Amino acid sequence: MDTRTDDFYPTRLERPTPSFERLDPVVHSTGTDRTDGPLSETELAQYERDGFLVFNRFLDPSTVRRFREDLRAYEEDDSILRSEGTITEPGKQEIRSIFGIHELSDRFDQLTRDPKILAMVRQLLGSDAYIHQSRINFKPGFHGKGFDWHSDFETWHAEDGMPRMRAVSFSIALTDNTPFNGPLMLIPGSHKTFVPCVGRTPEDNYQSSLKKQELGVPNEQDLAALVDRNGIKAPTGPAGSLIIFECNTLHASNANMSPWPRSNLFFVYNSVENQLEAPYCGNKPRPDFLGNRTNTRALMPNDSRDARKTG
Ligand code: 6CS
Ligand code: FE
Repeated sequence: MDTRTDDFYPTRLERPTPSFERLDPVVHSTGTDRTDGPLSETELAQYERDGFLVFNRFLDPSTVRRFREDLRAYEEDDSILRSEGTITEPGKQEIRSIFGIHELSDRFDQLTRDPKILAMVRQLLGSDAYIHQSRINFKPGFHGKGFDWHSDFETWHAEDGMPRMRAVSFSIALTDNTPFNGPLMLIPGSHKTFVPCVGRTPEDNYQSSLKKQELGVPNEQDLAALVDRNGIKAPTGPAGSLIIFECNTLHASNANMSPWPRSNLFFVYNSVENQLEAPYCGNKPRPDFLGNRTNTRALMPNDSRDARKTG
């Protein structure tokens, strides 16, 4: 398959291809878009260097408790359990992920437009933004399987047609993230390198990849080289903690061998100037709950009521 002229990040190729330096800035904002926001210049520089930031007390415990009550309700709700956006653990009944969570729940929808979150998004993306994808990864105790090493951007470029690296994930811990229940692992600095992956993408790949990802996993040599250079970080923290990570930062997580669930909420913000094209792998677009193409208007901050204190 010939590479498209607008494909700056060819991947899912027939043979191993060398990694190369990303072509996009990490922090896209300049001027007052960069300086007038909650992230300090030190934090912006750290995000530029590492590809992620960690804040341990972003949501207050009472707010997190309300979100967690919603999760319990979803686990009992047959219509949600049957929906296409709900993924169960391989060979199990336990929920692995629920996609499109901000369209299921007003509480989650409100949080996507929290003024502080949107102000940080503007500093990082340098523009207005919309939700490309939202999900909760439940990672239940004992049965929550891991997620193999990958760059989200590599998948969103190949399978959703995301043209450039101008998207960011906000991951909020809804349960404590400990060293024992499969916390998110990230390779600092890996966001600066694009690692093309081998393998043609089958149609409807998402129907298996969301349970266990086979394609878009960098080879061990490339992974080892990046880890040798920068190590691995596994931020832990109480429920309510926030990890902001750049769309191309390599991340993974281990299976949960503890009794304690590791349930994290993910909001993915994409710049309104980076709207999805046709998927670069050549397949038909994935469903909207994975790569949103229909509701791409710029998100406006909530009114003065602070979404993080939703009643
Ligand atoms: O395919 C996707 O969009 C999903 N897959 C992974 C492993 N991370 C990003 C996203 O949730
Ligand atoms: Fe991911």
